[in-house]
Amino acid sequence: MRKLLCLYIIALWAGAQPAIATRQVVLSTTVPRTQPITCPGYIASNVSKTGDGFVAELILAGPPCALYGMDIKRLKLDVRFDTKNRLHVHIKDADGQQFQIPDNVVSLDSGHGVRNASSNLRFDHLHDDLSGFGFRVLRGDQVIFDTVGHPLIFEDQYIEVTSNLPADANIYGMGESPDFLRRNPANTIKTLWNRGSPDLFQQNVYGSHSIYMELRDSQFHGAYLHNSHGMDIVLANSTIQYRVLGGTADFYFFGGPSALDVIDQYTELVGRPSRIPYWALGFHNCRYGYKSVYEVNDVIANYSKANIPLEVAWTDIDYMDRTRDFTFDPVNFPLAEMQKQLAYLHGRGQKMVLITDPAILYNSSYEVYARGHEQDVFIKNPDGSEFIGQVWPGYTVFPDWFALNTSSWWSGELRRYFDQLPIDGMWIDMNEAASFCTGSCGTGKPAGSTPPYPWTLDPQPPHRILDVNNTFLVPPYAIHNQEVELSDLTIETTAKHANGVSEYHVHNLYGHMESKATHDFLVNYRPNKRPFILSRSTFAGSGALVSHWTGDNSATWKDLHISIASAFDFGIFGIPMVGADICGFFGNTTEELCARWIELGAFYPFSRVHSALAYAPQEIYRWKTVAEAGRRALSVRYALLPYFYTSYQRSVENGWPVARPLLFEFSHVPAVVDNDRQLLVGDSILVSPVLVEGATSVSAFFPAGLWYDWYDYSVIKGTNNNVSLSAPLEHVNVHVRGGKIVPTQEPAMTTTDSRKNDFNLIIASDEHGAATGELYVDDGETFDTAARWVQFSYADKSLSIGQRSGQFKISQPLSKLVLLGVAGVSNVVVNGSSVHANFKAANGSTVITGLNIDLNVKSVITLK
Ligand code: MIG
Repeated sequence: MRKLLCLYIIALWAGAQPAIATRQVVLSTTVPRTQPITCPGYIASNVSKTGDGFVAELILAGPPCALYGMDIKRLKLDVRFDTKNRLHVHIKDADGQQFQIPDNVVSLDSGHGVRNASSNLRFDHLHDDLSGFGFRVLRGDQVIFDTVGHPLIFEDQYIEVTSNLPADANIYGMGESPDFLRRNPANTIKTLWNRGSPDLFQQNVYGSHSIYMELRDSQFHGAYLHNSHGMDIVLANSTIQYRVLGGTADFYFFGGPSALDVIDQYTELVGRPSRIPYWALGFHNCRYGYKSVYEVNDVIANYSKANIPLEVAWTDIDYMDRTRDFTFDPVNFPLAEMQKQLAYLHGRGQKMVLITDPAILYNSSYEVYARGHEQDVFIKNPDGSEFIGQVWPGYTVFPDWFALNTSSWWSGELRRYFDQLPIDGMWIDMNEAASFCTGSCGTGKPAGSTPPYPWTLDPQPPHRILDVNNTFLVPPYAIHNQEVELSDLTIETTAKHANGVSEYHVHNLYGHMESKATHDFLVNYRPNKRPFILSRSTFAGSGALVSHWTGDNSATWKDLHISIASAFDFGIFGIPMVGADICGFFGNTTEELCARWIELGAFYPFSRVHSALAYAPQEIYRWKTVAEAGRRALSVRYALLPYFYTSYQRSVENGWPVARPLLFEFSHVPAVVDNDRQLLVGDSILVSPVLVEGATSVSAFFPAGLWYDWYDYSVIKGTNNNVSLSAPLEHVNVHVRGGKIVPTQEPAMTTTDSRKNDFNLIIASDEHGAATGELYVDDGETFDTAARWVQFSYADKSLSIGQRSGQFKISQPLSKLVLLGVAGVSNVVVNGSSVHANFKAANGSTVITGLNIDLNVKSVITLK
């Protein structure tokens, strides 16, 4: 096949007239095509250099193939070397008619533009007689993206770009979709169409993230397609193929070469993760189905009775008056009692978060609706009337985030609500946006009519009669959305936004735009306080606004396992503050599953137990073993809070995820390419949870090096092998990586109290008796806080404390050193003077207590 390709470097074919042939290709992907491709591809011409790239024209090379729309005859190719490691390749229609994501919806970094020669990436245009224009992106001599041999198809409702992959490629990312970490390169379809559905394996769910990373020869690179349309990304036949329902082919390539580099480069483009309040790292309890504020009061009390640290008490839609936003059930959740609960929590250093849905009850006596209607903020039917779906409160309208007044109206409603009950954070759900009926099902219902409460779904015909000629309702190419139609259980794709754009183009942006409006409100309402927002639906760049939980999972062992990969996925997506519903959302959990789940969930960046209405309650104090497992695992988490916070700050500054697969740190170890059964917190803490029912041991992989048991300091000499670890029900295996220094504090019942305790350092020496680490500290809540980065390095029995930057005053001393793998220490000299300390030998390690070292200055601590 390759031999048939006749390639010309673009410089050579400026004047050349290569013969153009169309070709017939039957792609034997996993998806049968209705017809073979007979598309002609494009010819590039009029190439001109710019300061940091070049532009060219692409002209359709033959008769249109009209595969799934109308071929666009004239395209523009725009290539720019944005930064040393980021290349932007944008192929768009010359007339600029295709929809593109507005800059103020997802604001991308524009880079600074570098000269071709100083980029680590290269771009080649090539041409082959059969398929026309193709391009290659190279890093050094390695081709990392390669469309040559695959005709570019660019139609109004269908764009197809195909790139060659090595056989059995290692591909990560693309979602949101519950799946194993390593995507099956022979048979994967990731569909990007936000969908408010349960977490079904490999299906499309709440968010859209097209970024993928590939590992090849121990190095990573990445690609991101900036496009809000529905799409399939297909891995099959040693190719990755994008099939997109519109817009433009707006690609960004990232040179890596480490996994963390790719995520750094990606989040530099779409936005760094937002800063979060320190308390968000505490443990959260939630349940759908609390009957009253009094029941929640009991839950709060039960946690403290059980000695389990509860940081945040959450209440679901149960608190609302007939599930209407911004109201309180006068009988079961009266505002006055909610206020008391909030005051009680705040008095104890705890927090409250409540849920809000975007769907607004369609009823003019509901003031939230009336004000919004007055200000014209809701999405419209094509005839200009309000689009009316159906969600919890009954027939509902949906805020149109593109309308002029929507954010001020939303802010106004939130302000009224917060003025009554100043909760600590917001949970925004159902923002795909989810609707329970198909289409504008409330249109034509008598004004103000509401289905009876609690209502049952209007019986829906399984397939309504569609206007098949409407290509927004039924686009010629059907992406693999797991609903029957694009518009099922969401706002109809024909609905109109105030800027004239149909929902078809912007569906995937709904949750992101709600996130932005909500974030804007909170930053305004509480200037200088970092907002905490948990959003179900997300898009590229949402990490700058919100945190995420992985939605409606089930209380199964498989979901326990998959939750790890989902957390890793969101690390790639630039939303590092992520976690799954601990113990499972749907289904009755079991004592054993729940115990294992809290043991893992205590190490999710976002750690919250949550369960669904009508299933057995699962607050973790309910069973003896679960409570004990929770106490133990959470005490490790709380001890590690300074470390979690430091890791999170790395996300904020560099995009580096908190929850990492071994692969991100050990990319040269082939055995870890698909390891999604263990989890690294940052780069130093390895968690090896039990994911199998009935197991009392776990087979855990240990990369070469030293790994110290968290609890008893015993050491494992990793040799890139599996080690069987004992794992009785209430125990989770945690290891500290040799060569790392981990800051901790004694755990308390709240993050606030934990923060008051002295600092400790776990110094895990490597084979050479050396280790390094860092600590980031600030006030944990404001934007303009002073900060401090402290650096630690240990070698030859000497610990240096260095000050990298910042003026924040750390008021707690460093009082304890845990020297892993170092025995026989009995003397401490701090900056030249011998100091009094206590020494305890343990399993080849030494614990030194009673120190009083100032972390705000440089020091050298010598151990003898
Ligand atoms: O249709 O508010 O994912 O966490 O408990 C379900 C009720 C609506 C879905 C969320 C879930 C929440 C539930 N919500």
